[in-house]
Amino acid sequence: MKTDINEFIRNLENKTPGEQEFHQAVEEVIESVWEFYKKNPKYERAKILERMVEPERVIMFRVPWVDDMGEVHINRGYRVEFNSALGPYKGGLRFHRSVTLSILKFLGFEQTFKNSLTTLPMGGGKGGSDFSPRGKSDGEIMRFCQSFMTELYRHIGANTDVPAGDIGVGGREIGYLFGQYKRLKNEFTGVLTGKGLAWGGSLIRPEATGFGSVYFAQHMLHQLGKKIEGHTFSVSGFGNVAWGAITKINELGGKVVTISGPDGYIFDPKGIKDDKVDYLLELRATNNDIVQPYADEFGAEFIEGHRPWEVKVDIAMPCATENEVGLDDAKELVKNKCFLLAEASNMGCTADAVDYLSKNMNYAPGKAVNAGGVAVSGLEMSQNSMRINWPKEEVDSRLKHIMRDIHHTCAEYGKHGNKIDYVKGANLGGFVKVAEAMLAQGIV
Ligand code: 2IT
Repeated sequence: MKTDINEFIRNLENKTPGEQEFHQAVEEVIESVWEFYKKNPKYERAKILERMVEPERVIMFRVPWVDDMGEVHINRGYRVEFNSALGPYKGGLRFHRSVTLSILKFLGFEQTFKNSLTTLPMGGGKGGSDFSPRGKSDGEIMRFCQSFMTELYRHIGANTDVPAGDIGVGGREIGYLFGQYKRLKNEFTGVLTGKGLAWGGSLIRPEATGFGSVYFAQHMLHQLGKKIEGHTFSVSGFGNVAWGAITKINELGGKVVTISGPDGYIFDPKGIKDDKVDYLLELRATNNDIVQPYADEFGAEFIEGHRPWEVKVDIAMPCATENEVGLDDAKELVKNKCFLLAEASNMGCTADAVDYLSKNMNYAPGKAVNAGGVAVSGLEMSQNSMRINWPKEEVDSRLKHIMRDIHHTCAEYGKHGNKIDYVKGANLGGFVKVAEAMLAQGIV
């Protein structure tokens, strides 16, 4: 089996040289589904896996814009339309200096399985730019967004491809992108999600990724006869996902003692709660991408240049970016008796860390844990189609049900004795639905 998998990955590497993150994401899925794939020759005959790793379409374009001093800048824009077997392409836009085609391909590939797990009719896609909003003025961000959409608008649509936010793309950016789309198309449609409440957005969308991740962790804990209450958490990042997760953990009686940024991490043993949680939004709004000011504001400890995984906690929730937990971090967590890691970021752990964590604690991958974000995007699409707005309770209740269903799917496909292999469960559970739809739709 390993030789076959290796050959598949070698072929992929030859075809897509240098796309390391993409290869990492594919390898994890292939390992989970290979046995099932081989047992069902109908998939192999239709070359389902070979088709799944080839995006249906990749759009790359020049994004020129002018800064406040009159200087011209050129960034690169992307949209990877990965798989539309289950619905319109759906997935976020990431604006960050680290964005490459490989990163967006890994995210678009993962998104396909994540969206399948949500039970909603959404295909997978991802896009973005190597533009970083960090340190830019509002006017610069608006001009960049307008230039980006001036090319992207011809490739997307409410029934074709529906982008949303991701790192570096929040309510402000979605607003500028939506305004330019509407102006170019002369059409007010649900072409983006994460919109403002007054113009088609959904309640709970900003909170959804974080809330959903904690609901998923609740189900994992339930399996172990435990609760959120009374447990100590480490969280990384200090953006939208971290904020939502921390809010919900506090509400359920847990205590969060860390957040982090590119500059280091904060250790606050008294707990990040009350006005400290609101402060996260202020910190984010400064656009500086550093977490250190929290330490000055609240007298907590700032550990420069380190990650929060060295702190002794019961539960870890990475909420920042890919590969933010390496093998050494994983070993440190296990050594410190951390017993559960729920990945709220996308591919938050390196492959060797996933391997180690799966064997030594309860680990669940991002595509299951963080699917609540895109799920509420799907609910935003439904509300836009019906031209209605659901109350908060309705959206939250649907989100809870979806997270319960995703956990159920993981348990069904990842059953391993009396334990759950969440990696296999999420990958295989997500795969089967996409594969069946692809089979039904012929060789396209
Ligand atoms: O990674 C993700 O699932 C997102 N950034 C959200 C995508 C969406 O379409 O809401």
